[in-house]
Amino acid sequence: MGVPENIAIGSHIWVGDPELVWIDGQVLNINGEEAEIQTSDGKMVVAHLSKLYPKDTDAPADGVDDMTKLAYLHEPAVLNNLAARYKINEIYTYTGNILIAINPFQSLQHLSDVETMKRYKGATLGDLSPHVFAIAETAYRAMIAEEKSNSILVSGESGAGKTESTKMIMHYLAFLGGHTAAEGRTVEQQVLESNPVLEAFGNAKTVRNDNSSRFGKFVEIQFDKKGRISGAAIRTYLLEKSRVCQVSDPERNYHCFYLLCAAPPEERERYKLGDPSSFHYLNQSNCYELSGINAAQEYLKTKRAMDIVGIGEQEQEAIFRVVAAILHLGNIKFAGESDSSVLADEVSRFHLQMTAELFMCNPTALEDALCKRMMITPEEIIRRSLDPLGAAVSRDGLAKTVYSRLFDWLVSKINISIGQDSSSKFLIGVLDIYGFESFANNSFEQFCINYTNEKLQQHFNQHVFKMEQEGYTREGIDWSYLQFVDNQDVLDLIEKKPGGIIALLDEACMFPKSTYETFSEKLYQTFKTHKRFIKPKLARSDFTIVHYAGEVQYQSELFLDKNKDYVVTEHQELLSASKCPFIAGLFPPASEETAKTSKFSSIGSRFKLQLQQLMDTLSSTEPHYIRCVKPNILLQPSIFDNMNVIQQLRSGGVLEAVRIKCAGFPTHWTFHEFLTRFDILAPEVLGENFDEKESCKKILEKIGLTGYQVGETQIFLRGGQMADLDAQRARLLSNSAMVIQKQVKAC
Ligand code: AOV
Ligand code: MG
Repeated sequence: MGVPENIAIGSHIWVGDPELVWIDGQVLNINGEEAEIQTSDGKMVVAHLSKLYPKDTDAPADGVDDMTKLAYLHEPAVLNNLAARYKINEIYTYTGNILIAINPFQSLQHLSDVETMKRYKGATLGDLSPHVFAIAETAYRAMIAEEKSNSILVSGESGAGKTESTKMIMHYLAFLGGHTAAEGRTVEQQVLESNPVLEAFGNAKTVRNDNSSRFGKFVEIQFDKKGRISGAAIRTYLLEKSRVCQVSDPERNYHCFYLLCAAPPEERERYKLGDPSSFHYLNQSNCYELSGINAAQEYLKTKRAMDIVGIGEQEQEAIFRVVAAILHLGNIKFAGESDSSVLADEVSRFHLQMTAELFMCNPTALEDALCKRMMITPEEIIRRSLDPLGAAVSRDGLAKTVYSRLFDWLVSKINISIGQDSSSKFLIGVLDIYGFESFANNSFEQFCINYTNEKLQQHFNQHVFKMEQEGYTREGIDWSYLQFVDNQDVLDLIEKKPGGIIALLDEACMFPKSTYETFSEKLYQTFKTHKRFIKPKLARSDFTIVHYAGEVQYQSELFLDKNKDYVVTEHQELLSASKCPFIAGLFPPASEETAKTSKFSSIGSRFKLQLQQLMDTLSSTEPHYIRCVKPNILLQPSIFDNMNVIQQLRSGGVLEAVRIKCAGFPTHWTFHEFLTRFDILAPEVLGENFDEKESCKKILEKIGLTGYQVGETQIFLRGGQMADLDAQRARLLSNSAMVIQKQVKAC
């Protein structure tokens, strides 16, 4: 994107900075390929010409509401524009049709109230300042006008504001498609109230977000012919199960556990619940409270939301009984020898009793299910004792299974109670999915999350590319040389069948002798020359994938375990025999067919299938993109940390969209805008009184640029041409300034 030829002494430029990423400055001197620059914070730096980017000195101080209006569409300009807008609480900015939303970390009431919704109703995109409502409005109008389903895809890293944006979209759609006259629970109320229910059970505090969604979600809102909401379907993806029994400081377990511990006294007494700190599944971390949140009130709010989405009183009682049972289950400790395990103490006995009581199952059967395993050999069935560690693993496995089944039950109950409108031909899908993750340790969860992001990125690239093409076609200009860069090679690496990573993982899971080491070895051999796969130096089992958003090094240790989805037979039998119909219903007897055929069920393969279905759904819709950005890791208002933001723009595909634009014609100017800025290059042209389009052509001819295109209403410039024009303009301006100076002196 750099255009060194245009940079001369006196040019205003952007240059890399170790802290600010980009800083503006002026070129003082050029020696060969090196420029000497004075930066705006008073430093002198030397940089290679190819590393400099021209700065638009005419850019408005408060930024522009659409990046495509920037004279230079490059990384420093994009970053500077977002920073300038964030400073004045303008958190939304377009890049063409894509909305960038920067988390304000403060309540900006005027941005989300009903008055604002009213203003956006009926407005065309671009008429009002950028907003999530404008995107929802566009999707809704397009759905009605074109009788086509639309989707809104919200992405961004943890804490960037995806869930909050999604909720605003749902509020807006409920506002547009609501049943004002209807009484009682309306479909849209149920859709909205599904959020607090799912958040109570699927969200938790993490280091990145106090209310982090630990599952992906696609909400399909169905509309009738009159454009009113007539049904909805919620699909969820991959709830993080490990959190139920493993929490690290200062994170928390799922909200519902703390809410229940703050329930009214009679309920707490019924479930024998005390302070959260008395439960092993909660006290592995020292964080029990969330700032600004009253757990007792949240508990009541959650129950009210459950009422609205149609979860009855008895079901609520059973749900919270299961939650309480899991807490007691976690407090059961085991002791004993390597070949046997027993309950560690009387306290454990109490918790075992409580767990059995709440699960409504037999306590001895529970103890056996935790401490023993059946081994079926051709000759006989042996009951083998687990060692204390094995029993603890079995306990945690039970907790995770019960919790994830409970979560799935909630989702399916909400879906049944909201109801599907099978006659609906129009829908708007809203996707709130986890963003790209790269930590010090990356396991199977990160692998699946990043795989999801690769899939969405491909969809995004294709979409942006298509939009660009359509824009050019509308203007009647040639786009044949636009190049499309795909990430299909990473997707093949992950999902190709046979031979991709998921397929190899499944194979490893089916061979009893496989270990994570043999699995990794197989990866190293298979992908030795794959350019998206790296065996890190010194690594014995780690592997690195070169994702579109950067390299991620994965630790394969737990990949095999985490990919196996099975419920221990003993646990299945124990709970399907529960006297509580709700709990027994969570564990329906396995159908004979599945019991016979499936050796193991692969989470990776199932997830791949789910993703494929999601992509199929998305491809049948007209997509709209919202890219959320987290401006700082302190979760504080008014701090715009360039380094943080740029890394998200790079990995979130915003700069990818910019790159695609730059590959074509990054700068689009209306004839009028163009003349206002560049008439100085050929003042005689205007004197000839041509129309605007002709004048623009004359100017461009005179300058001798090639490769640009003149559309129906706009001039399309190739990358760097803007800088050429500006450089000429700057020369003329400084010459005329010198002439004026000389004249002044002469006087
Ligand atoms: P996420 O969904 O993107 O993270 P959230 O939507 O939960 O992020 O936002 C995180 C927090 O930022 C919220 O709890 C709010 O405090 C604040 N916030 C976000 N958007 C707004 C807004 N528009 N106005 C005011 N505050 C906002 V994760 O679920 O962790 O990926 O997995
Ligand atoms: Mg979220």
